[in-house]
Amino acid sequence: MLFCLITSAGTFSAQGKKKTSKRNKVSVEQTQNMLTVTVKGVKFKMVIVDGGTFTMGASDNDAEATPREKPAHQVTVNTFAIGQTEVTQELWRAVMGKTLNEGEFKGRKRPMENVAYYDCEEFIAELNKLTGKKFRLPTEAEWEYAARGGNKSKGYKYAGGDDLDAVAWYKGNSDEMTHKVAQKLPNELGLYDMSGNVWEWCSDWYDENYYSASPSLNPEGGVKSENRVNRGGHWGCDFNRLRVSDRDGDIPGTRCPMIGFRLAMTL
Ligand SMILES: [Ca+2]
Repeated sequence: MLFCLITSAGTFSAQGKKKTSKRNKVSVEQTQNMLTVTVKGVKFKMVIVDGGTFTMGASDNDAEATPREKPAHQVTVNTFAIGQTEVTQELWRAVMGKTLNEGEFKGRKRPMENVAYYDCEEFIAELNKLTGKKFRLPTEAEWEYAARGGNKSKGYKYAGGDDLDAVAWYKGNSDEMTHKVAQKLPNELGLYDMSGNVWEWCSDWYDENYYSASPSLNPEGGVKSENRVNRGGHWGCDFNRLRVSDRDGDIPGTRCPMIGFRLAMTL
């Protein structure tokens, strides 16, 4: 049976992975709507999300919503970039090396999981060294805005549509495992697996009462607490956890095969 491990900060290092050569060339190319990043032969894309104002959280009419998703409130986020997919195992290995933690469910194109929040911080620090850029985790507000389709939102219940099987891996169709990223339909912004596959760490400290007092412009989470936010539900979740407003938190040292992450960047 799969279970989660709780770890301390800073248990991983990236020894011997700091040097680059021509063969290990790194590039970042930007077009109007996309960043294309190549790291040691592994290419990934970041979608540029135009900022805007949206209704974050769940309304009182949503019978599946929990109190932590309320009240629904207006939030404005600035333009940012977010990963088209969850961070894959091949990207993790390109950045951090083969000797480090690998996912429970092995596969180059599968999402990286079994990564604590602290592991993600180390990965991002190493990626930033390699690229000279400032990748980071998304805030919870950015995550939800992007999951809802940003300013192209059609108001779907799940990221990408109301037909959950068409857009997400979850308890009802996953066969109790992760799947290669980008196999289901994308959402309005071209983002894959925002609902399902793996839960995604966000940068915020988790506060179940945060919405009643959060700022309206670029909220960054509650005060320091026990947990960091994760969003989107995962391969083992029931349907109601895949909704775009669903939210939860875990101890940042948690490593388990249900939790991975997605990159973001301020533009
Ligand atoms: Ca996901």
